[in-house]
Amino acid sequence: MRGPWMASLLSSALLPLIVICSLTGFLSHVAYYPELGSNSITGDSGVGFDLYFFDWPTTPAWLYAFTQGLHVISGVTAIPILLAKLWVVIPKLFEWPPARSIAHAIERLSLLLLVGGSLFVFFTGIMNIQLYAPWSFPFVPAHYYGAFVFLGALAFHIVTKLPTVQRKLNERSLRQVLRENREQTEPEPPEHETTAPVDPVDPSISRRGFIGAIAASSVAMTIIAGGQVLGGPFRRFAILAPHGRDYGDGPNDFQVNKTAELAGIKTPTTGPSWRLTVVNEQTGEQAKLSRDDLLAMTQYTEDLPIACVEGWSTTQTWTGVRLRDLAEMVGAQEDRYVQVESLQEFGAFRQAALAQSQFSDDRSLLALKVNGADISLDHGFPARIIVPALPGVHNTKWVNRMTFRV
Ligand SMILES: Nc1nc2c(c(=O)[nH]1)N[C@H]1C(S)=C(S)[C@@H](COP(=O)(O)O)O[C@H]1N2
Ligand SMILES: [Mo]
Repeated sequence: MRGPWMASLLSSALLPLIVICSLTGFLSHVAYYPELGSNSITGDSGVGFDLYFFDWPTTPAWLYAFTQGLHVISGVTAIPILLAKLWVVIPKLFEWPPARSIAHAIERLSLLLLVGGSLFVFFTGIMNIQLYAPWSFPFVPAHYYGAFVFLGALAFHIVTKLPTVQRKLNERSLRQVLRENREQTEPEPPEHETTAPVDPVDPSISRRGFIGAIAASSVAMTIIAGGQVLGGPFRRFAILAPHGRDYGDGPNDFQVNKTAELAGIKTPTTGPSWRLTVVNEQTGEQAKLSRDDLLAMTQYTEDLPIACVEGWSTTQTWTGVRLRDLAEMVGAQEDRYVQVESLQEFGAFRQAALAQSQFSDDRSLLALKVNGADISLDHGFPARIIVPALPGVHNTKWVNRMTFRV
C-alpha cells in the first residue's frame, strides 16, 4: 500500500478538509474576539497574529453553529485519512543518513513541523471537544498558534510536492485501482526518495480495500460528529458526545456545558437577594435590578441557538429583556462593548465581552426563561445572556454585572 501514488491520493483527499477546517477555525477565533474587553480565554492576546478585522456578525443566527459545525466535522472526518497518510510515509522517518545536504535537512525540518504540527492541532482539538485536557497550557492560543506552524509547513510541503502529486495521479487512475482485487494489486515501482518498497512482499489487501476502509472510517466519523451538530433525532448518532445523547424533553432538558455545581455557584447567591448591576463606566450611572424588576420590563421571546466550540448546538426559545434596553437604562447605547460578569468566581468563562453591534441587536437577550419555564440553575438562573450567532462561550450564565465601556 505504500508509495507515492497512495500518498498523493490521500493528500488530495485531505487537502479540501484541511482548507475547510482552517478557514472555519480562524473564523472561530474571530468570533471569540479575545481582544475585546475581557474575553480572556486566549490568555494574553495581541501577540502579532490576531485577525480581528471585523466584529462577528449576529445574522444569520445560526452562523456560528454552521461554521463551528463545519470545523469540527471536517477536522474529525480528516483523522482516518491523516493517520493513513502518516502510515504510508512513515518509512521516511527512518531515512539514513538523516541529512544528505542542506536542502535535504531543510526539507526534513519542515516535515517535522508538518507532522508534529498536524498531530498537535488534531490531538488538542479532539481532546478539547472531549472535555479532556491533560495538560497545563491554555487550549485556545496553543491550538491557534499550532495551526500557523502546521499550515506554514503544509504550504511549503504543497509547493515542493505538487509536481510529484500531479505526475503520480496521472500515471494511475483511481477508477482503474478501484477495479483491481488483491491478486491484481501490483506494488508501486521503487523510485528514488519515495516510500515504494524496493523488495515488496505479496499484498495482504487490495488498494481498493485499503481506500475503502479509510473512506468508511471517515464517513463514520462524519456521522458521529454531524450528530452533535445537527442535533434533534441525529443526536443519537453522536456516540462520542461528552455531554450525552439524550436529555428527555422538559423545558430545560438540553445540554449543559458546565453545571452550577462545577462552576461553584452557591444557591443563596441566586435567591431573592440576587441583583443585577448595570453600569455605565464613563458616566458612573448605575442600576440595580432584582429578578422581579427584570420581569416587570418588556419581555421578548426569540428562538436562538447555543453553539458551543465543541461543535454541538441546540436551538431553544428564550424569553427575557433586551440587552439594548439595559444599555439604554444607563445611557450606554453607543458604548464600544459591554463586559458581562457572572456569580462564578473562578474559570475563564466567568465573563465575556460583547461588541456594540452584538448587544444592540434586537434579538440579544438577558434571558430569564426558556421554553416557557424559568431557566434552570444549570442553564444560568437567575439570568443568562443569549446573543444570535455568537459562540456559546459568550452566552454567560448566572450574570450579575454588566459594565458598558467606551
Ligand atoms: N458563567 C458561565 N457562563 C457560561 C459558561 C461557564 O462555564 N460559566 N459556559 C459557556 C459555554 S462554553 C457554553 S457552550 C454555554 C452553554 O450553555 P448551557 O450550559 O446552558 O447549554 O454557556 C456558556 N456560559
Ligand atoms: Mo462552549
